[in-house]
Amino acid sequence: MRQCRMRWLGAVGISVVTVCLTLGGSTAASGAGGDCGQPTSTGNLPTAGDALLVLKASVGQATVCDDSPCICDVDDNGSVIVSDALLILKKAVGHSVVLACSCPPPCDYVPFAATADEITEAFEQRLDSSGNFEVPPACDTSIPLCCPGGTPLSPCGPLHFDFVPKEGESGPTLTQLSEPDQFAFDIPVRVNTVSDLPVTVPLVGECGLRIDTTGGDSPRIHVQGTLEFSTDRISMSPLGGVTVNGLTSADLALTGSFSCTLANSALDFSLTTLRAMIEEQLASSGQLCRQCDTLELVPCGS
Ligand SMILES: [Ca+2]
Repeated sequence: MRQCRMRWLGAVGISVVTVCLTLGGSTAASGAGGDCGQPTSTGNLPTAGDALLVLKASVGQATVCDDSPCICDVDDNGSVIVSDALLILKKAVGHSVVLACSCPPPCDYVPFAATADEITEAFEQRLDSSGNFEVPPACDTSIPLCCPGGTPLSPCGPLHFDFVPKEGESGPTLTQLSEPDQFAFDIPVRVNTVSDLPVTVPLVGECGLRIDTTGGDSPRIHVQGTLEFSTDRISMSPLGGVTVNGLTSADLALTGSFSCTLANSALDFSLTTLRAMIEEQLASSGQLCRQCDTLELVPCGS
């Protein structure tokens, strides 16, 4: 290596660099690097292997510099040329040179476009991959739900949500409010029980509760509320103030014995319970951001 350094210091030119690199051997790590002047290595300093790679890039060979030219352009003059390789080699052998890449900061999050579909996406994230959520047992209420015989039932249901409009139906809407970053959303959704929810009706006994929003006047209920995007659109505020509108007793049915089908008072109670449950399930508490690499919605800062 000493011989290499002496020869390199004594001359400038691609042939000398090549000789040095050959003598010094490549110490490039197999994995991708990423720091300035380190397209292949990951240590504190560039290696001769980094210089060799940049040299190859400078003469037109395909290298990782094609994907990340900024880490190979170590004098920030806009092109990857032989002098970049020389600078990297100089740094690699211990000379006091400054490598000055001008790489954009790593991307953490992609801005939102502020569309209604993004709100729908946030709601879908509150459900499982099939668009369902298990109904939590409520045993301590006057009409217990998912608690047959006093025993909590889990899983229960589930409730299925279908956000996709059918032909001729309106889609979700997002309307800008008086403040430029504030919006009101209206997300129509079909909801149904995949299997009946056990409901314990006083004086009647164990019944089933079936939900199908296509049964009422309107086939869909509306999930509504307001939200705010950050001015740079990087974060979406928590979907906290969610209200469910349009869920009526016509969307519910009690199943089981003949007595069950007559227990209308239980329907009204269930309606209130279900509305609150859906609102709670769809609401989110933290700010949401969209990850650069996966494009998924995640809590900001994660
Ligand atoms: Ca350069």
